[in-house]
Amino acid sequence: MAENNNFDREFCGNLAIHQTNSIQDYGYLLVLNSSDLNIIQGSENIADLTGMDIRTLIGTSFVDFLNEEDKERFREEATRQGRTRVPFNSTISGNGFNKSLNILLHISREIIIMEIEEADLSSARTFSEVFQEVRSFISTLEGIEELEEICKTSLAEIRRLSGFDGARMYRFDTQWNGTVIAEDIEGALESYLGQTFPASDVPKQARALYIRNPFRLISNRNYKPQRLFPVINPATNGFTDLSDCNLRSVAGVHLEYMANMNVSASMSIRVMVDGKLWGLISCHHVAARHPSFELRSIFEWLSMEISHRISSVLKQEQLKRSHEILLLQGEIARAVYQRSDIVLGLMEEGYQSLLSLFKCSGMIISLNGKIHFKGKVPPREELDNLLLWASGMGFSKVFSSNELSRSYDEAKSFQQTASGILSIPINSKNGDYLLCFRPEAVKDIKWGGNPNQAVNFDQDSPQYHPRTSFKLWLQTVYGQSEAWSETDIEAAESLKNFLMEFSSSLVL
Ligand code: BLA
Repeated sequence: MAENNNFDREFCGNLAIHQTNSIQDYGYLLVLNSSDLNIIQGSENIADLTGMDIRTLIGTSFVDFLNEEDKERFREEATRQGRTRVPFNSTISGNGFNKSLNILLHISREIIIMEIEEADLSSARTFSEVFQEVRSFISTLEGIEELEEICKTSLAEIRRLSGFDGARMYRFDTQWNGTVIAEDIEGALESYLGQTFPASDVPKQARALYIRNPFRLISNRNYKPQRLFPVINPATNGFTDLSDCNLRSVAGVHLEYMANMNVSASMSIRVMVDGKLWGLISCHHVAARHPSFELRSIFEWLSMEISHRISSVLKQEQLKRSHEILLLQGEIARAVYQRSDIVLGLMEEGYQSLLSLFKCSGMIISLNGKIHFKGKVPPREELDNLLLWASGMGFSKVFSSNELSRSYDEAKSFQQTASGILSIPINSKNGDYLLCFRPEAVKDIKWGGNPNQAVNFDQDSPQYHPRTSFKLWLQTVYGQSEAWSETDIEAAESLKNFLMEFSSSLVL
């Protein structure tokens, strides 16, 4: 773990990235009143599209720019109930111009935010050609059972379609650090395969936006930000919330980060598992790059398909493990019943099953004031104190830690044998516990740059910057075992219930 992992909470995570009041310059933004569809706010570059300054456009109707046949269609789309995100392709004309546009409407009760881009008519391939290719890719994906292979195949496809110099599969851990688990790059991009990046690199509010939007595109980090006019949205009396806008301008600290990585364009596509952000497919290009509106909708679709495939492979693994657990639990219960005794059942008959169930290497049982132990456990002279600590904590539920010395300081002296502990109460009031141990698993974390310098402060100023180097920074972590999974904890809870019931049935 990085020494200082509060950067996400204290700095980067607090930037109001949804209220930047400006947009990237690859498109235009207008805000309409939902009631009369009049323009109430817009980006300053709208003059490039319409030939009219935003100050002149305020109070006029956007519908007037549309061709006759689109006017009614627009009114219907913009006022249709129950839809919040509506694409609207159209042509607008004015004094001597006629432009094809891709428009995305974000509809809410009071306002409609319009993101407008000029359509890319130069594309060599039609949408339906790309659609057919992607369908064929998806059938290939369906046949792949290995996570690594799914990642590699997906990255190759996204690179082929997007033409970016590189794509990486970035997987979050439980602390929201992320590791590059697959990579497909060429040219000047540095390899980050196997490297871990601290949570603050993609801070919490930026991660949260992927729950609403499947991707984020920054097509040129040297874009000229286009401010919104007026600054305060007259309908909401605040800054316009740009959370859902692709055009939303980018936090300065992230633009610096991109410069430090030597990339001009960045596109990230979410991977969701069980309704949570599992990872990002991060694409980089050394020069500026702007995938078309249509291609981006293909990436939204791919994001869904890749997420489904990864979810189903992970679910498959989980099912396999759950089945294994059920069998082992059955064997353990049978062993205890056969011996009619918890200690004999767990320590002799069911011992191997228990080791396999919790992937542990030793255990102790304290029952009716007597201590029994087997396998690799802390030294005998430590056991009384360890049990006193466990009963002092009064754990009536399963307690688990993969770093026992964090909660119990004395554990440092025996961390090689027992860094991980799973404490299963049999009768907590009596001090009766089953404790299972996992040995220390010394782990090397290959950080992408020193995580303790993820944020660098200017002297005498509140300004801060991201780190400038992403060169491998090795951290060796001692005193931790393999982590206990949710499935381990569930299995432990179920064993606890069985042991409690069994011991009370003996008393009766
Ligand atoms: C955003 N940071 C991001 C994004 C990525 C990363 C993928 C989403 C936007 C995008 O697609 O570019 C980080 N990209 C990575 C990482 C890899 C990669 C880790 O390819 C590894 C291979 N960033 C900092 C610090 C702060 C910070 C110190 O380093 C804050 C103090 C903030 N990162 C930050 C912010 C955003 C961001 C605010 C959101 C930018 C936005 O959407 O406007």
